[in-house]
Order: sequence, then C-alpha cells, then structure tokens
Amino acid sequence: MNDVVNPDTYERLSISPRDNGVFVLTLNRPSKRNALDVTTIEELIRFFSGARIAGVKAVLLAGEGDHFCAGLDLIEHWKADRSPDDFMHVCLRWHEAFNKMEYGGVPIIAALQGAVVGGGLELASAAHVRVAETGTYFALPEGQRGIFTGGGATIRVSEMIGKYRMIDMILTGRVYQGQEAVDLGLAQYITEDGGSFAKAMEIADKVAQNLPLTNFAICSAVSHMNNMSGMDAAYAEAFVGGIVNTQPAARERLEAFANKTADRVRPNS
Ligand code: 1HE
Repeated sequence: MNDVVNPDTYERLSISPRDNGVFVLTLNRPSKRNALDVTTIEELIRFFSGARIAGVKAVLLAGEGDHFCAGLDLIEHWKADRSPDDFMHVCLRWHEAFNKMEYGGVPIIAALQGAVVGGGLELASAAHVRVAETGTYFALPEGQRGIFTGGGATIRVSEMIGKYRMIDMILTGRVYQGQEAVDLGLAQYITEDGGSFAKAMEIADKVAQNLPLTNFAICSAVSHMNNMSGMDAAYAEAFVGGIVNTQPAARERLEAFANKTADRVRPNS
C-alpha cells in the first residue's frame, strides 16, 4: 500500500478505503470538536499531496462526533503565544493543505454536521461538494475571538456567499443554518439530521465512476480558470478539453452513446 493512504501512519485522521477507490477521511479528534492543530494540518497536506498518485478516486471528508470542525485549535494557539512570523507560517501551511484539496484533482465531498465554524468552514470550503444537515450551522467567530481568518475564508467563503455576507459573518458572528445556508451557497445539498454521511457517500460513489482524468480537470482546472481572465480561461479550457476530451478511455463511453446503449439525460421525475 502506498504510504500516503496507509491509515497507520496518521494520528489525527482516520482513513478507510473502499473497493471503488473512494476513501473516507475523518477528522478524528471529537473530544476537541475536531479543532485543527498543527498535526492535523500537516496530515491533510500529506494525504492530499499524494492522493491522486495513490489512485484515490474520490474522498468523503467527515468529522467524528457531533460537530464537523471547530476551526483553529485555539488552545494550542493560545499556549504557543506565537509571533506574527510564526502565525504567518501556520497560515501558509493551512493554505498549502486547502489548495492541495481544491486544486489537487481528486473530488472531495464533505459531510457536515453540527458546527462548521471558523477554520472548520475554511476546511469545508476547500471541498468540491458540501452536504449539510438540517442542524448544521456555519459561522466565522473570529471577530468575537479577537482574531482574523487565515485559512482562505476571505477567498472561498466570499466566493460562495459574496464578499459582504462574509464580512457580516465575521464582523457580527452571524450563524447561518438549514435551508437558508444552502440557498446562500454554503452547501449544495441538505439532508435530515444524521443523513449527511450517507448522502455524501452516494455522491462520492457516483463521481468515482467518472474517468479520473475527467475528474482531475473538473476538480483542478475549473478553479485555476476562475483565477484567470476570461480570454486566458478560454484558452486554457481549450487545452484541457483537448487532452481530456480525446482520452482513449472516453471512446467506450462515446461509443455507447452512439450505439444508443448509454443513459440519456432526463428531467427529475
Ligand atoms: C476546542 C475548540 C477549538 C472546542 N480549539 N479546543 N473556533 C471557535 O471559535 C469555535 C470554538 N468552539 C465552540 O464554539 C464550541 O466548542 C463548539 C460549538 C464547536 C462545540 O460546543 P460544545 O459545547 O459541544 O463543546 P465545548 O464544551 O465548547 O468543547 C469541548 C472541548 O473541545 C473542550 O475541551 P476540554 O478539554 O475542556 O474538554 C474545548 O476546549 C474543545 N474545543 N473548540 C481548541 N476551536 C487559520 S485562522 C482560523 C481561525 C479560526 O478558526 S477562529 C474560530 C475558532
């Protein structure tokens, strides 16, 4: 087994592979509400740096216990009494982890229950699909804690819900939950309480059936292209399309469509 996906080599993350190439990656520190300490971030970097090469087809990202993630480990941060330089490097490691997730080319489906707050929301934002439950709640308590974001909320949360809603969340500590959170863009799916894991698994199983190179383009190129000018994105899209849309493995699927054996796209019943 590739060491990157060897569960025995992780302390904070539990990793369980399934036969179809879906890996369940669980933040496993429920007694601290899965707060993100230095070790957890380093383990996320390690896993997501090597996941695609190790053959991971999709990741179901979950949090053990009643809460997905309570964000930055505030106790570790308080005890370390960090210098500005130290904390800048902490933030750079968070960015390394979350950029590896967003741009790494492996679909990540997050199952979100309970609190998804501060850095926990930043972590969830780096997933490609978010599944919330009725009771899941989203917040940026940084303003009240006397700190600021450092794991990409200014970028990804602003992108999901708009700059001024994000500013309001961090200024006032406003909490969004339920259908309203989904309508704003904090998650794409909502289930009853206790249902997010099963729904995320259904999605992960489905996307793992796509060709890996297609998923790589979807879960890497789209984000890169969103950082480019329209002209440059169009050019880059043509390049990516040139490679992905001519991959030999796609011919079988195209042939099935031509032979009328492939599923047709139909409206929801
Ligand atoms: C923690 C943390 C944490 C819990 N760091 N230890 N994030 C926050 O401001 C959220 C802080 N946490 C909470 O508001 C609540 O803990 C929860 C809503 C998540 C859960 O409430 P509850 O009642 O279930 O748990 P609890 O009793 O508050 O906490 C249980 C334990 O988890 C307790 O430890 P214990 O040893 O006393 O049992 C807590 O100290 C511990 N715990 N949350 C450390 N965050 C790169 S910049 C990112 C900036 C941020 O992320 S700021 C947002 C921080």
